[in-house]
Amino acid sequence: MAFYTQEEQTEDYLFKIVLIGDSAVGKSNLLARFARDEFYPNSKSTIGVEFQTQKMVINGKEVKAQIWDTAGQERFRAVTSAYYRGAVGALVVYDISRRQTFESIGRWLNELHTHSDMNVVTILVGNKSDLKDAREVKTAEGKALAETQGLFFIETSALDSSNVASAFQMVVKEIYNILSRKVIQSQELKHKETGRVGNAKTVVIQADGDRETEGQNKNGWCCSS
Ligand SMILES: Nc1nc2c(ncn2[C@@H]2O[C@H](COP(=O)(O)OP(=O)(O)OP(=O)(O)O)[C@@H](O)[C@H]2O)c(=O)[nH]1
Ligand SMILES: [Mg+2]
Repeated sequence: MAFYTQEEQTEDYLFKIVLIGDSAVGKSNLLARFARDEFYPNSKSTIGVEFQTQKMVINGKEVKAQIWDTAGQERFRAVTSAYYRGAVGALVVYDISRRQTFESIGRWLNELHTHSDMNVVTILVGNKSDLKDAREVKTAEGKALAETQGLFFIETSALDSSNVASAFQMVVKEIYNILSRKVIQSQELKHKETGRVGNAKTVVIQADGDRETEGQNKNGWCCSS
């Protein structure tokens, strides 16, 4: 997917974001709540891969988040490398009422970093914050883990909607900020190389891992002109 500077007037920002975490932590319901404002009290395990594209406005610009969802359980999962390819953001989800799902986070981060770049914008999400009486993981524990791993952190409830939009927005906003800095840096570099100021050539940034694109790096972040 291509990203253009103002000269093109056809900005088209599309970010691939993956949802990961143990089975039944609420990944599919977080996506259903965010994309369609729906909640399924008795949802079944996801089989294979699903994705939804959601338009969002960041710094006054329209961007699209393509959010991918798969099963937490190995036997229902699609080919792992294809799932992660080209991802620039990740929500790593656990269930605050099941400590086991929190203890799996290290494994999910390992998998994420094996199949994508270390620079993927990642947020640790403690879901089901509505289950106050059943809480097994304290907010402070989630925060501490996020800090040591260099992740954003938020607690959400797909059931009562709290913080669901914020979780996705935090990731998309950070990706957008990184991308904006890269575009500016590329323009500055071009100006230096050509000695031109103003009337810059279009800068295109690729962030689509689903197509092999010339000049694309492992993470799908790439610049060309
Ligand atoms: N109380 C509460 N229940 C939730 C919440 N989010 C999801 N659930 C319930 O938790 C169960 C599992 O939710 P899913 O969204 O299917 O979980 P998943 O992570 O997609 O599971 P897999 O597809 O198997 O990996 C369902 O019964 C949901 O209704 C939440 O925020 N609060
Ligand atoms: Mg699911």
